[in-house]
Amino acid sequence: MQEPTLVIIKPDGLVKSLTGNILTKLSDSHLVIVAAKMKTVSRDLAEAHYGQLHDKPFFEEIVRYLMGESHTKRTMALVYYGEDAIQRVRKICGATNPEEADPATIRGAYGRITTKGVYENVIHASSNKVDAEREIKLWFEPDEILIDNLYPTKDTTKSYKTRAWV
Ligand code: IDP
Ligand code: MG
Repeated sequence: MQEPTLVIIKPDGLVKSLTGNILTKLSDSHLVIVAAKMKTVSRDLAEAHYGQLHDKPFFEEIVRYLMGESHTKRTMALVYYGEDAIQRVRKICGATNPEEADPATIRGAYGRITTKGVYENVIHASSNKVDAEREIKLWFEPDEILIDNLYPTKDTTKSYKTRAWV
């Protein structure tokens, strides 16, 4: 089944200049990139993104990790789309714990566990269809994704001050 999945190159992946290596490994999937952008993660976004892990002892650490408190305040967010995209991307990423991840996977090759015990595993990938939809809607607006009607939309008028090129 054709489906989207959210990928985030986390701040440690960016600060280690791993973007090219990570995207190359993901290219093996032959999935299509339908959205991509650089983003600084606010506390609100980080807490919403990891909302399901709210009760975990490492929640505050992973919120700060995604915000880039110890690396750089940059992340790269992408939506990959295609057949069985969620599982195929997860397989290329490897296990959550970088020490347990196959060394041929992204997390196995580039991840580490900090002295505080945080799994700095350089990449996020959605783990199921429900999470993918929730996460994509947190990170992207409908018009930033090159697929029409990926999820239902509504027309809305926004009135806020924004910047334009001079
Ligand atoms: P996932 O990223 O493989 O889907 P989740 O359970 O959703 O794993 O956890 C989100 C993130 O929280 C992980 O990618 C990792 O950075 C961190 N994390 C997960 N479990 C642990 C843990 O037991 N100790 C420290 N950090 C963890
Ligand atoms: Mg997860």
